[in-house]
Amino acid sequence: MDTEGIRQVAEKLKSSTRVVVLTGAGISQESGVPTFRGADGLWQNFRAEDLATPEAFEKDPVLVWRWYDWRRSLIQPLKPNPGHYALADLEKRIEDFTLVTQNVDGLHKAAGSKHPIEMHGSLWRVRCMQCGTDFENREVPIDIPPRCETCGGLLRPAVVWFGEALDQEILREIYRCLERAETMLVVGTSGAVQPAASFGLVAKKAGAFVVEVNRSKTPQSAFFDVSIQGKAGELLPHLVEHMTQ
Ligand code: BV8
Ligand code: ZN
Repeated sequence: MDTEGIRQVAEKLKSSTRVVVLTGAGISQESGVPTFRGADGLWQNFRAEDLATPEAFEKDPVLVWRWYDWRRSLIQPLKPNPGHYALADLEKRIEDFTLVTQNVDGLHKAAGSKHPIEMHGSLWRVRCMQCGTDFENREVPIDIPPRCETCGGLLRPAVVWFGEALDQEILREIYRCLERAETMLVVGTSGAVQPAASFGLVAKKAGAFVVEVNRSKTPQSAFFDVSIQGKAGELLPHLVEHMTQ
């Protein structure tokens, strides 16, 4: 465990009032959620382009829903891990704290994080392709293909697919936080997907101290001020612990 690095980051966090944290699939890995590109990767048997795109859904909504229904049934019984709880705890210690997650599993909310920005949407929300109603749906299994109660239209998972633009309002809010951040943590993400992959660099350019917490080195590790390798579920609780010393 890189205790020196942890201590240095804890000191930085203690003296910061504006902190942004970006998380990716790696923070949910210890809860049993398969990551996207790791050995247990979700995409292992499929290519992202085959399933998580509007074209794939257009072509075969049943196939895409079967994949989402499988992921929802896999994730539903899973619980947050100490990494999620450490970030919910950190939020209480920092005056102006923003958590941005690429994850769609809902585990940050389940761990008590107040307003996680779920930039890629949520597995637990659906949206009607006809009337646009967006609502929570936790049915497992879900009727395939699910229909809108209001207008009978086809429902889709309320997530952001590859090739889809992110919600402009959400993006504006994220960039505003990145520009003002004194310290940023980038946790459990391979930095493969845009625009999330650029957030650490945006914050750094604006003057933030940027820390990467990841199981392994990533192509961006060299850009960050500190890069700590290890499991988020172990490192983050240590980080918060050192803040109280
Ligand atoms: C957009 C929701 C524009 C769906 C997801 C070519 C170059 C650059 C960009 C592009 C390009 N071609 C296309 C693009 C754009 C594309 C993109 O980035 N493609 C990539 C793949 C090349 N991006 C988009 O399409 C985005 N939209 O750009 O719009 C636009 C503008 C106007 C008009 C139209 C369009 C939308 C992207 C959103 C895609 N949706 N999810 C669903 O989940 O079903 S992305 C998906 O990947 C998940 O959200 C996931 O979070 C995300 C990123 O993956 P990671 O979280 O990083 O996970 P990964 O497995 O990769 O890494 C895990 C890491 O954790 C690893 O490093 C591992 O070592 C580490 N780890 C593992 N265990 C642990 C750990 N760390 C700590 N502790 C552990 N225990
Ligand atoms: Zn409808």
